This record gives sequence, C-alpha cells and structure tokens, in this order.
Amino acid sequence: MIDRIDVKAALRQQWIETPSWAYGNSGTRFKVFAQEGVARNPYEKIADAAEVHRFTGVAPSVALHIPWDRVEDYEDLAKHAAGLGLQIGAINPNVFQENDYRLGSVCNPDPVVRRKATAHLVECVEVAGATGSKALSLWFADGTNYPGQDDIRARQDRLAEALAATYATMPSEMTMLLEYKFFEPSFYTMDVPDWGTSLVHCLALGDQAKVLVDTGHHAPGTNIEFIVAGLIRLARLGGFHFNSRFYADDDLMVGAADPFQLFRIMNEIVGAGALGPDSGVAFMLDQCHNIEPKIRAEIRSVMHVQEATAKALLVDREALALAQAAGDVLGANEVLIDAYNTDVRPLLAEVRTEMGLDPDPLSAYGRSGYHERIVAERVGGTQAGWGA
Ligand code: PSV
Ligand code: MN
Repeated sequence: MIDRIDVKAALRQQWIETPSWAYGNSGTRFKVFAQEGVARNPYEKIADAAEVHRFTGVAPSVALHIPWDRVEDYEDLAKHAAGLGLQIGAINPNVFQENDYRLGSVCNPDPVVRRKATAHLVECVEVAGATGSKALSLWFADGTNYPGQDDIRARQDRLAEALAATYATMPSEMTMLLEYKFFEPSFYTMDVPDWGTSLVHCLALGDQAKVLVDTGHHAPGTNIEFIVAGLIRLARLGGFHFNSRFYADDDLMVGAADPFQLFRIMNEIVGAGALGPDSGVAFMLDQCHNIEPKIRAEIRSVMHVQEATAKALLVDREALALAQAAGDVLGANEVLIDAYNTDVRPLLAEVRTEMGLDPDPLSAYGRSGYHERIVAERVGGTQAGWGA
C-alpha cells in the first residue's frame, strides 16, 4: 500500500540543484543566439536561479563554474544567494578553456600545466569553503585524439596524483564528485570515459570521493539505471547531472526526450532510499538552453524531475517484491508500468499548494513579470556565456 502522506512528504523535501551556466548564453559551435534579459554576472545568474526555486520550492541551491563565476568576494556572493533564499551548491572547476590545456589539464604531459590545473582544483576547494559549498564537482576534458599520442597508463597515473593532491586539501565534510564522459572533446581516449574509471579513482581516494553520473554522457542504449543501482550498492553514487540527449552531449532538458529513462533512474533511487537530502546523493541539472527561454526551461526541467520522482514513489514496492519472488515476469513489469502511467500532475499540484506555492509554476512565473523586468533592466554590459 502506498502512503500518500509519505509520498507527499518526500516530494516536499526534494532538492534539485540548478547550474549557473544554464542562465547564461550558450549555443553550438555554429552559433550562440543571445537572448534578451540574460544575466551579465554571477549575481544575476543567482537571481535567476532564485526564481526557479521561488516557483518550484525544490531548487534551493545553484552550482557555480569557476572561472565563469569568478568574483572578488565569494562570501559576498554566498550572502547574496542567502538573501534570495538560495545556497551555493557544487563548485565546478574549469580546466578546459585555456590554451595551456590543449593536451589536457591534470593529465597533460607537461608537469607545469599539471601543476597549474591542480592549483585551480585546490583554489576551487577554497571557493567551496568561502561559499559554504560542500561539493567539488570535477569534469576533465582530458584525453587524446590519436593512437600513440600519449601514454594511456601514464595519463591515469597523472590523474590519480592530481586527484590525491586535491583530495588532501578537502575538509572532512566536503565531497569530491568525479564525472565521466565517453567522448568529446577528445575522441580517441577520454581519461575518465566511464563510471568504472571514475569509481577506480574514487576508491583509491577515500570515502569522500564519489562518482557523478551525467545522463548525457553515455553511448546510446546504455542502461543508466543499472550503473546507478551498482554505484548505490557501493555507496559511491555522488549525484547526477540531469539532462536529455538525442545524439551526443546535447544538454537538452531532462525528461524531455526520454521520460521513461528518467523514471527508471528515479525508481532505483527511491527503491534504495537514496532520495532524501541526507542520502548524500546530489540531484543537479546540467543543461544549456540554446533556443528556449532559460528560466522557464529550468522550471520545466525541475518539474520533469518531480514528475519522474512522484511516479517512482508510487511504485507499489510490496507488490513488486511479491511478483519478483514469484518469478512473475509480466506482473512485476506491470507494477512499474502502472506507476509510470499514473498522471501525477494533480498530486504535485496538491503538494505545491500545501507548500504555499502556486500549483502551476510555469504560469505563475509568466504572471510574475520577472522576464519582462530583466529584459528592461539588463541593458548594457556583457551577457554571461561560456568563457564570460
Ligand atoms: C561536460 O560536458 C559537462 O557535462 C561538465 O559537467 C561540465 O562542467 C559541464 O558540462 C558544463 O559545460
Ligand atoms: Mn555534466
């Protein structure tokens, strides 16, 4: 039997982090279409993230990317966030946008470049300290394009060394998240191409190092929920970068392309009791909105995650266990499909009303006039974007 009160309580406590870079301009290598009213600095990005939280009630933190979000005074930035009801979430170092990193950052054959990259990772541990963040989220563009270009094993050793040096500077309450990506921008080898490589490094580092699963970073057809289940079992699932993909790392809105996959992932999370904010699993969006309005797209994405979660919470786990134990293949599958086919929108509307929110976040945001206000106010200056 599903207890509706428990389901609603779990939905109220859900925590979905949005990324600062979703509020800046972005595009493909062909064109970046600038949008009116786009944030011009980290303060404005945080203000936009606060709107997403204001209308959904479940997005109370925002991830930063350094140096895209570099400021003079990080404590002041955190204060600004707190004033808007937000916390600073994961700090993402950027070691992929400088000429020095042509042959990689922490895996670069040149020790001078490796030292520079490692110093930036350590700087980001300090940024986390100053902003009250508890997570350092690492992604490396490192890899090679041609067979023979560099020594694959030596690059792994260099990676391990840089991670260990960074890990050693982290306070005990900080988590290191190590993200993997199977291709791009390197095409012959990526130095952290898969969950297995990430896990091997995390295991060598210690309990504070965990694997980050970016849903867009897998080959087509990969069973992501299987990876999730395995990492939970080992207490090494650090969190998610949610997005949708059609072909590659297209960073489209989570739940927009394959909502059933998102449900299957959330089903593993709920089944393992890993949903709550104290589970140690961070649920973050990693998206770029190239042609659609950014704040609305983030609100909609948060709602998609909520919908998948609500469906996962509605899985009749007793009936599922009975069907599984009885070897009832179709019966067990039907339990999942029943939950997936439930229209959870009325339930979520009820939850929002109980939280003092408008039951329809997108309409409420539209009526708030925020979009018109930022279009009118944010004139002049340089809009934020990759490299800004
Ligand atoms: C890389 O594709 C990635 O998923 C990493 O998380 C980066 O930090 C992020 O995208 C932003 O570009
Ligand atoms: Mn990512």
